[in-house]
Amino acid sequence: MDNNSPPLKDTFTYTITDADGDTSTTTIVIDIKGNTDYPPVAVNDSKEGTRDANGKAQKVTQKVTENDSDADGTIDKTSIKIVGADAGSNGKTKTVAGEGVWTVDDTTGEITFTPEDGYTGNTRSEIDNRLEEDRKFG
Ligand SMILES: [Ca+2]
Ligand SMILES: [Ca+2]
Repeated sequence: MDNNSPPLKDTFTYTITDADGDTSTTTIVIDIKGNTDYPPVAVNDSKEGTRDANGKAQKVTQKVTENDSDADGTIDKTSIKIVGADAGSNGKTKTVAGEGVWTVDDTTGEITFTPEDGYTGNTRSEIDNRLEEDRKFG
């Protein structure tokens, strides 16, 4: 959604005249500020996981919006969606065969990788996520 509009500035001159014909002229400047809405900026994240004593990879959670920003607003953490997510998950779950499942917390926006049982490797999945700003007007 694009909500940009440039600033407007206009100048009017008007004249007043009294009952006996004397006049005075002055100027009005109308200055309307522009409404610039910059999109949020998502920055890549990475995090190392751990293994238990049996070598099983443990669940890893990352606060993916901590290094993201929006120059003129705040990030709507509920808007985070995984690109290429499982059908029907509304962008909140992605299953990687042989590795595990990525999920988005709908409130905090954190993304968690849960290794499947028996998975002991490192995930090499690159999860692209999409986010939006929390729009506040007025
Ligand atoms: Ca913005
Ligand atoms: Ca990030």
